[in-house]
Amino acid sequence: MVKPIEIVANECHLIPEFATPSSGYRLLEQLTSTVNWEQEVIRLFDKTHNSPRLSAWFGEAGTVYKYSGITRVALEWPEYLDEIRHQIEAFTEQDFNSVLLNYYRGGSDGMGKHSDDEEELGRNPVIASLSLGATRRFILHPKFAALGKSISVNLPHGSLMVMSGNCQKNWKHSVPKTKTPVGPRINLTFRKIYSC
Ligand SMILES: O=C(O)CCC(=O)C(=O)O
Ligand SMILES: [Mn+2]
Repeated sequence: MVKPIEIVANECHLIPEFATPSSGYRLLEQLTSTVNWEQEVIRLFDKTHNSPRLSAWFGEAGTVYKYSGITRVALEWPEYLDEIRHQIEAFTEQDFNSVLLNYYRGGSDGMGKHSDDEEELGRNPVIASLSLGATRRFILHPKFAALGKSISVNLPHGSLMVMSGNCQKNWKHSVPKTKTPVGPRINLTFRKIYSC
């Protein structure tokens, strides 16, 4: 495993080859073919639109997560995610009780600027985000001028991005859409949800 690359000190690190290419492709194939992918309908300023990606949410029984006006009850963790979950828990020294999966079918799928700062994630959450498939750009957008400029980083197959500390307080993040042809990508964001 490659050493973490510091993207923002104490807040954001990238481990480029966290999962081996073959185990990553195996997971990608299992997730693509077995998950019941959903396209969320998002309500913004009294208008509804389809989310530009597919998603799914797995967690321990009874885990409920509210975001973007949606309440989601977790589906049961599939066993084939246990190994990677335990590797990520051992590496981050955190336990996670849920994982949000995002499926970007191509360049016209993306994720807008946001922070993962919902109450049920607690203060200074650790979020560990595994990338599988096509490399996509991930941008950190500073919330305060003193933090400087946006930071752009590529997230290759098998890489793990760990956001922690004040990352959600100081930065928003996004995965911009792109006109460059790109293949599918699945991203798994491991989170700990506290019941509120
Ligand atoms: O796809 C990614 O790398 C980011 C996903 C993300 O920010 C999220 O699920 O909240
Ligand atoms: Mn996020």
